[in-house]
Amino acid sequence: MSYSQAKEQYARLGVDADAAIRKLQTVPVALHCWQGDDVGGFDQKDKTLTGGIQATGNYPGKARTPAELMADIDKVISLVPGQVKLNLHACYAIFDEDNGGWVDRDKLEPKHFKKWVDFCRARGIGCDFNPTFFSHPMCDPLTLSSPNETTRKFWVEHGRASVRISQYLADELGKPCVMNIWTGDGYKDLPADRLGPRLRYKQSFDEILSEPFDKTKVFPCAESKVFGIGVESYTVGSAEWCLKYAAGRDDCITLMDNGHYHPTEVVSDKLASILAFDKRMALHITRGVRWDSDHVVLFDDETKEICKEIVRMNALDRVFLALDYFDASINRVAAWVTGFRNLQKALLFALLQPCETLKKLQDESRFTKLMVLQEELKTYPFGDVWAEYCRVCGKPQDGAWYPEIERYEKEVLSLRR
Ligand code: RNT
Ligand code: ZN
Repeated sequence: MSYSQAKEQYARLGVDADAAIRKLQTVPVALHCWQGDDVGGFDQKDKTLTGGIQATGNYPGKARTPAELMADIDKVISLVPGQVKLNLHACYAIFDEDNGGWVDRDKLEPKHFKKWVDFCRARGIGCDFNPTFFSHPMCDPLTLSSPNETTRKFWVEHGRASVRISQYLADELGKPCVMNIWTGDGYKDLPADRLGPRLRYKQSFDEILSEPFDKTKVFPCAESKVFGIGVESYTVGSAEWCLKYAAGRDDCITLMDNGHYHPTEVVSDKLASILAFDKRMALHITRGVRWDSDHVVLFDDETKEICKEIVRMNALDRVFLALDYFDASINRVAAWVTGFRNLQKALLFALLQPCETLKKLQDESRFTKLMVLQEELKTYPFGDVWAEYCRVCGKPQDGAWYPEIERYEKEVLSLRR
């Protein structure tokens, strides 16, 4: 079927496919730099991941330097439709002779991210930021909730430095910067005091956010989690902690990562509860397989449901979208491209739903017809609209981008030894 026929079929349901395509082109999605090197970063010699997260696999070709990571990100950008922005972690600071060389995380400055700013500016894209509270000798193993004041202060200073860097990214690039705070703080076994760490966590967040920033440009977030590997019994930044913290301030928003809940809970069902109260929220889109395993995002039911919820609430400009996964067992560039394209597919699929009709059926309690129509929509000619979207964006079609990955692997990635 051609695009014009597909368009007609959607139009019969009152859905404007051209408008869906135009809309999606305006929606920024943050591309996580950390898929390129298994969350290694450039600021520590020992790249062992801590904080309860794990990248498994040792597929050859991971980026070892800023130049390699940038080249890989460029390859991704060339193969995905839609509006990309970059998502950096503080551990991706670039130290060189021009900026005085290595400093520890509490002393990071905007200048350590100038090369990233140049990279983003040259590509006309924005940049989000994350302080890095893991994979560092000052994790005792707690960071912002540590009872050791030296440790806690070190990490607060890292957070404050990150606010300044986020402001710099927003100012330089003229686009909002979402600054996400996640820590792996918690305990493997039953704690004797659950309140102390959570009170110190609160104090630390307050101290970080007392650093001045422009609330219309920098959007700090609190990302919650249920548990991590080695941190099974107690997580300081629990769902309730993060919701309550964000609720208590006008300058901190809730970030939900769909790998961070019990397996039968779904983030798609949580979004409306947040947006019923808050102007904005943020998402980390990932795929947990049995745990928060951070597999590549697929065009699967939950990803579609999350996107449908956002579209139905007309909230594409209220929800900051970011990818967050790291698979080291397959070609990393392909992993990036697959996840990004799948999120684009899910968003486009959502934009092609006859939302008003479906809502009306629900409100009129016509549940049989609601189910039948929702099922039939699954086999509508979505692929033709997707193909048109790729064409309009000037990006390769399904079937056309993977050969380019194979070429890149042969000519570039396989030479990294
Ligand atoms: C970990 C969190 C966190 C990290 C990144 C690297 O479970 O999801 O967002 O994945 O900050
Ligand atoms: Zn996350």
